[in-house]
Amino acid sequence: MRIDKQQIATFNEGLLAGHTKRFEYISSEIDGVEQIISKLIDFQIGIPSWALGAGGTRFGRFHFGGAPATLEEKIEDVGLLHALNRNSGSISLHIPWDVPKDYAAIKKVAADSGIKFDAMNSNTFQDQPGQLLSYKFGSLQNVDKAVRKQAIEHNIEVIKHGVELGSKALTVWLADGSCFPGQLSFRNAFNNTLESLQEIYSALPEDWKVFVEYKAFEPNFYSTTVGDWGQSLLYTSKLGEKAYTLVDLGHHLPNANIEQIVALLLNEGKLGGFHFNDSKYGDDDLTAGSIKPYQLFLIFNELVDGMDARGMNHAKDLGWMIDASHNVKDPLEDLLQSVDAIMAAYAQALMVDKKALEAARANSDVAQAQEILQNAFRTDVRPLVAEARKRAGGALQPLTLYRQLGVREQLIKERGVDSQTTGL
Ligand code: AOS
Ligand code: ZN
Ligand code: ZN
Ligand code: ZN
Repeated sequence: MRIDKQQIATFNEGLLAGHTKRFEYISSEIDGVEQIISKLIDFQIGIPSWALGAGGTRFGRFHFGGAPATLEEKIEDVGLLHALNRNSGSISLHIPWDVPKDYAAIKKVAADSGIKFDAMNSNTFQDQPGQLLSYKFGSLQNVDKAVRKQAIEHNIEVIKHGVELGSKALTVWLADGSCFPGQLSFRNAFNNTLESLQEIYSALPEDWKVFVEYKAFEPNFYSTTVGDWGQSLLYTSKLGEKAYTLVDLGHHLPNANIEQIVALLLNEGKLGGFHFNDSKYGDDDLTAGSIKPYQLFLIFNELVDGMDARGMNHAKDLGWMIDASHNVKDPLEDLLQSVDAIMAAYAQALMVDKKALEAARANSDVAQAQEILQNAFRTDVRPLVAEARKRAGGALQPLTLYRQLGVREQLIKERGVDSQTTGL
């Protein structure tokens, strides 16, 4: 299925009068609207290939029908999202779930929808059919050198697939750790992992980055070998300048101050990328902005501030990706909602009155500093985000149009009600 420009234009036409009124109002209220809009248009968020089908939990999975069964279909789904919002211009692949069989054909499908290849993900947290050695007790940390070697080789193979597709980064998330005290030596696990990562690092092409993703717990529940940002930063600092820490919002212990973590990683020049999602309890992988929208805004406030301080390009210098899972929502609807929430938080961060904030800080005027941030957060920026989408050729209301066009119904017709996706 395809969404063409005319369908979007016709849809926008019907909403134009109301939109224009709201957009004119916000334009009169805030400074630098044009600048904000051009930044919003440039901003692209990578869609995870594994979030296009129904997620589920260990208790069950409920299907939506029309799930993408092949890599081509996954890219087509991201193309649909991108056609609607013009901010979902890339896909993040997971190997071996997404092994490309014919690079040229895959690249053509992607180019046809304007989709690029974001960071490649390796998978050493599961055993695949026919795999020689098991990752039950870890991969890059494993006490058995042969297991480590197998995991290193897998990562190198993932880089090779990425090179063929034009990706520029590898994300390594490790389930490595231990479930019970005494099971492993923390120091040996760390040193083995570092040594393994060094071998992977030395296989990185010149213009590539490696992102080391940390996670507090799950599937191991006593220790995780890349368990927090400090541990990730240790690895990435030791590895070298192509290594960066990746922040997944759901991978912190409750109440962690993620915005402060982000600020310090940026300050060290070691923040590489993001996995956006939201969480109430743990690695819930819920829709971005659905539980703690103020936190999302505060994170973006630090991102904008820190990137500007270092002269970084917002759209290009970090890897912006979603990492989500949906148990009860249509995955494509959920992803539209996530992108929308991310764009709103970014827009709000762009409109923070920096000068006034600095002045308030210089005077230790706590109430005023808080007012400035809350003023941005409480502004309804939806007309700004909608205007940016419209100018980029997207829909004023992507989710409404998605439903009006009957996208899911159409996908079910094309792919069947029982189509299964590869992945989690
Ligand atoms: C796992 O919790 C991580 O968030 C990883 O990014 C992982 O590769 C992804 O969620 C797919 O399982
Ligand atoms: Zn993640
Ligand atoms: Zn996760
Ligand atoms: Zn997550």
